[in-house]
Amino acid sequence: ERVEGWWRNAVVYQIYPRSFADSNGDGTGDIPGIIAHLDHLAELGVDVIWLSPVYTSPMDDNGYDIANYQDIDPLFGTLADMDELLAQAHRRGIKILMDLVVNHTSDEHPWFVESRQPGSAKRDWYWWRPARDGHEPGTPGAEPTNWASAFSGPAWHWDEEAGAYYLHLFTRKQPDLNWGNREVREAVYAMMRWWVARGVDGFRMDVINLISKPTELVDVPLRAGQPYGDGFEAVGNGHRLAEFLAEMNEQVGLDEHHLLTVGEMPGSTVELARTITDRANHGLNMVFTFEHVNLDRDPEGSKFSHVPLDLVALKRNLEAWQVGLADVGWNSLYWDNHDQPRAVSRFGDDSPEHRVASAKTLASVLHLHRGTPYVYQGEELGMTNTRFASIADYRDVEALNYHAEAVGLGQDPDTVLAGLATHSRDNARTPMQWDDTHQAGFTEGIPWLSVNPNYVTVNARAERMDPASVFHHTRQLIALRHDLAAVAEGRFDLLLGDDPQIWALTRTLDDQRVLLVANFSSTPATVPDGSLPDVASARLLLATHGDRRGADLAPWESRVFLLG
Ligand code: TEU
Repeated sequence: ERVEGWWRNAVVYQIYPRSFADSNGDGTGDIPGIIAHLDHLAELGVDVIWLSPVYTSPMDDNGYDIANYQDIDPLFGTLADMDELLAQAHRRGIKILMDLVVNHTSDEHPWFVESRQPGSAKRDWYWWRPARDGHEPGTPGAEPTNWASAFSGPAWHWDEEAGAYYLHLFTRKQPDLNWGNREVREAVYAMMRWWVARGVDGFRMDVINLISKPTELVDVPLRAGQPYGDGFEAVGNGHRLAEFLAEMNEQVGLDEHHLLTVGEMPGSTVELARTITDRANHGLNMVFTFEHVNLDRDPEGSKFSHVPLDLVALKRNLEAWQVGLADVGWNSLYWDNHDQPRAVSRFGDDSPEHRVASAKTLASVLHLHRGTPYVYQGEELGMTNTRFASIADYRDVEALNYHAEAVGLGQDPDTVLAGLATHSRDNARTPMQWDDTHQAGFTEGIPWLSVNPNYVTVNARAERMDPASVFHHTRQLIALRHDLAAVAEGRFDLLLGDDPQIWALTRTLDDQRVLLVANFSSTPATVPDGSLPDVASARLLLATHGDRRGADLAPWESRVFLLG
């Protein structure tokens, strides 16, 4: 059933369960809610669902803090619901990936509870360290290293009961596991085998490039005025990463069972991605790069400091990954996920005038690259960033911690809120907009995070009925990947690479050649004379503005041709 490399022409749809569909009126999405909406995904034509975490969790980071890997949180349902979801998805020919969060556990996981006891047999399962020499434990500066947590403050927490500091690269409730310990690795592999036996089709691996940490933990350089520095830099992409992944592959049978594996790898270079995704190394099928989603952030500032996007840099970055993984390895392709603002608001134009065309053109550009595309829930509708009036509307621990820290340091609260408005993760987490009824059809109750008021016009029911919608455009792109080998496998060539408005490319396989030309801007553009292949006798496959073949492109107009 699962054949070698089956994911090479597949499209993955990410579900963030808490925000997808609520079946019981408690305001939080759940597994029965997903089952009730599987036909939406079947109509869209996706091959795979990536399910963000549904395991037992105190929900400090919305389930990315796991207290039991082998059960479902009651908020989302039961193991029986999960089995039903697997069965119902499989019946529709849709596979399911679990989110594997094993760089860290919850501090409420029994492993950590046990590890915390001085003298425990599991002491070495986490990163326990004494205070810095000559410092009083628990005071600022006494941390074993000067690393920051990704969610503000230091990456170390003094634990009275344990009489030591523990490492947490994310929140205090997400202690990092010690992958250098063989028992840790074996416990993780056993858990993965249990899910494979239950019928899952693969894993999306959370921050998997952080698992190989150096044994010698050393300080990182600090930016002026900052007490803590980048911990990812100190521990990311460590020297045993490929070894651990090959061991996991072998012990779980990842390749053997033809499972889809995708590693989230912040800070990964294309060279590292090539090593990890080279089939000969038995690592992962593909990784998520962060390079393209960092281009509109100030590298010297916080992740909430916005800089205007340089389109040429974006095109060239994707090109570098296309070229770098052309012969060895494989790409994943994404604009959106639960950690990123909405792409149509960020890279497109979410004004009423341009929202639909820009969402379609963003989709066309992404889906015409080579690799496995990931569609994040609501992206197929052109869902936009939301607008919150105050910090009280936010729910994400990252946003709340950042706001408290920045305002505490005396930054202007309006500037802090403006940063959250463009880059907060809650933008992606507002409830899925199913229809124009109460709470967008997401819940009968009060949603855990407010519905975006534009649900009245932007919703799944309206778009399924409208052949000119973003939904049907995305559906056609997915079908193109299934039907045209050149779209799945063809060689990638960027055209007009330095043009600041036009995104053009070809995909070539034997005599099949596909051309995409897109105006990636809100102003008209003109294709320079003779710069693109002639389309007079080409077949138009998909377009935002009908069958137009001249040099003039309307704002956000895009055209996909099969060249004659
Ligand atoms: O994200 C890891 C990660 O490095 C970023 O996406 C991070 O969330 C963001 O840049 C913070 O600014 C993964 C998950 O996708 C995320 O939801 C979790 O919060 C995080 O790991 C911890 O498990």
